[in-house]
Amino acid sequence: MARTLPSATGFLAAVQQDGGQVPQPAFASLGSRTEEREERHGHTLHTRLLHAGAPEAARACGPGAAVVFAGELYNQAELRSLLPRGTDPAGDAQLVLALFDTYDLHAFRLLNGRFAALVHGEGRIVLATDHVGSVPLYLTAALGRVLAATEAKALRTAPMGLPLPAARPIRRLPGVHQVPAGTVLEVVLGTGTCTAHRTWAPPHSRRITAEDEAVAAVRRALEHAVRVRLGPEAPLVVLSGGIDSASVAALADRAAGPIDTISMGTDDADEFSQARIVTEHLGTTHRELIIPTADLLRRLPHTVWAAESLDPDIIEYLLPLTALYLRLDGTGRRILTGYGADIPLGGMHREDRLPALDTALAHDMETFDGLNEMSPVLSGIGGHWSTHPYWDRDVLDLLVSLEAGMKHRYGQDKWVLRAAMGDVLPQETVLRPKLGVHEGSGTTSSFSRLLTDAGVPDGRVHHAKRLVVQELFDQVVVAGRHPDEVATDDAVQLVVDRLERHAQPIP
Ligand code: AMP
Ligand code: PCX
Ligand code: MG
Repeated sequence: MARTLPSATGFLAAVQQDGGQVPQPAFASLGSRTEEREERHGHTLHTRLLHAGAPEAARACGPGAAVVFAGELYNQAELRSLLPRGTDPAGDAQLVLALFDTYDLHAFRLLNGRFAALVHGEGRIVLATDHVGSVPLYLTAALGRVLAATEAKALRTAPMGLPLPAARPIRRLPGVHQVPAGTVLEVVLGTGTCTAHRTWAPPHSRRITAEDEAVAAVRRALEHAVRVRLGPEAPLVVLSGGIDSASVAALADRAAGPIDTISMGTDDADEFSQARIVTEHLGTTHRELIIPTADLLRRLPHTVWAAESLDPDIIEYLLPLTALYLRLDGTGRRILTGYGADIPLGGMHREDRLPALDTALAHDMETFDGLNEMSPVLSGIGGHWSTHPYWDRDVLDLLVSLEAGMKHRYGQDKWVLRAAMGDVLPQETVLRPKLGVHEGSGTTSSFSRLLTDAGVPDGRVHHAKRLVVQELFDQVVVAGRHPDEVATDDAVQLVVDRLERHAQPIP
C-alpha cells in the first residue's frame, strides 16, 4: 500500500570503530522507532530511524556504501532515467545509493527533494542536505567517529570535540554543528578532515522573459511541484486565503481533489472570510480553527523546540503554524503550505521600487540558511509531514531568477504568480494583497503585548523577543526540557528581570 508519509522523517546515525552505544535521542518529531546496526569497512553503522511504518525503504546498503535517508525526492522519474536499464530501486534510499555508486557525492547535485541523508562509504562519511536545507541535519565528530541527527537536541548528550570549520556551530552545544543548506559534508574517518561541497546556490542573475512566457513557466513549475508532493490520500492545505496558499490549494485540488483545507485564527484576529472565498470556489472540505491567543503564546516553547531556531521573527511566523499543527485531528497527514513564496517573489516588500525588491530578495536568499523555517519537525511534533511547493528546487530557481519587473508589475505585488493563477481562483483572491501569517493571526502584536505588559519599554520589545527565544532555546534544546514543562510567562519574566538588572549585554 502506498504511504502518505515518507519512509523516514528523521534519524540519528553513528559511525564508529568500537561499535559502542549511541544515545537514545529525544526527538521532538513523533514516529515509530527502529534501531539497526551493521558492520561495514571496519566500522559500525548504527542507525535509529524515526519512521512511519516502512523503515526498510529509508536505508539501503551496497558493497560500496550504505545510505540513511529521511524525507523524500520529487524528481524520481528523471533520476531513474540515469540508471542502467533494468535497475529498479525500491525507494528513495536505494535510488540515492544507486546514484552514489555512479556519481559519488556529486549525486546530491542531481536531487530535487526535501531530505537529509548520510552515506557511509569506505573510510568516510558523507552528510547531505537538500538544496535549501529544508530538513535540518546536525553532526558532532571525533577522530574515527561521527554522529549525525536531524534534530540538534538528539546530539546534546554526546557532543564530541573535532573542529568542523565547514559547518555551523550551534548555540551552547559546543561540538554540535549544522550541515549548511545545499551542501554535502565529507568527513574522512581516519584523519577527521571535513570538506564542504556546495550542491546548490540561489541564482544571482535575472532572466529577461516575455510576460506570457514567465506566466506560463511559473504555472507549469508550480503545478508540477504540487503534483509531485501529493500522496495517495487527500492532502491538507494550510490556507490563509492569500494568493500563495490559495494557488497551492487550487493546483492540488485540480490534481487530486477534493482536498482538505484548514485556516487558523485567534480571538484577536483571523482571515476566515478571505479563506472561505477560496474554499467555496474550490469546494474543499474546510475547517476553521480558533486558537485563543493565550493558548497560542503557550506554544512558543514548542515552536522553538521544533524549529531549533534562534530568530525571533521566524519564530513569530512559525508559532501560529505550530499551534495549528498541534491541534490537527488524527495522525500522519500530508500537509502542503504556501510558505516561502514571499521570499523569491519579494512579497513582503510592498513598495514600488524594483531595486529594493531585488535587494531584499538577495538578502533573504543569502540569510535563510540555519533559520529552519521549512523544518518538517514543525508538523512532525503532531505526527504530520509538511512540504512547501514554492521552495521546490525548480520553482525556486525560476522565481528567484525572474527579473524584478515580473514580480512587481501594474502596481501589484507577486504579479507573475497572480497572473499565472487567474483561471483557477476567484478574482478577489487573485487581486488581494495579503497580510503575513504573523499579522493575520495577531501573533506579532500579542507577543509584543505580552512583553510590554511585563514592563518592557516599546523600543526594547524586539530585543526582548530575541532574548525570550534564546532563553527558550536554552531550555528546550540545550537543556533538553520538554516544552510542556516550560512556560512562556516564566521565560518572559526571566528576560524582564535580566533587562532590568542590565545583566544582559546587548548583542
Ligand atoms: P504567509 O506567507 O504569511 O501567508 O504564511 C505562510 C504560509 O502559512 C501560507 O502560505 C499558508 O500556507 C500558511 N498560513 C498562513 N496563515 C495561515 C492561517 N491563518 N491559517 C492556516 N494557514 C496559514
Ligand atoms: N513568510 C514568508 C517567509 C518569511 C521570511 N523568511 C525569510 N526571510 N527567510 C513566506 O512565506 O514567504 C511570511 C510569513 O510572509 C512567513
Ligand atoms: Mg505568503
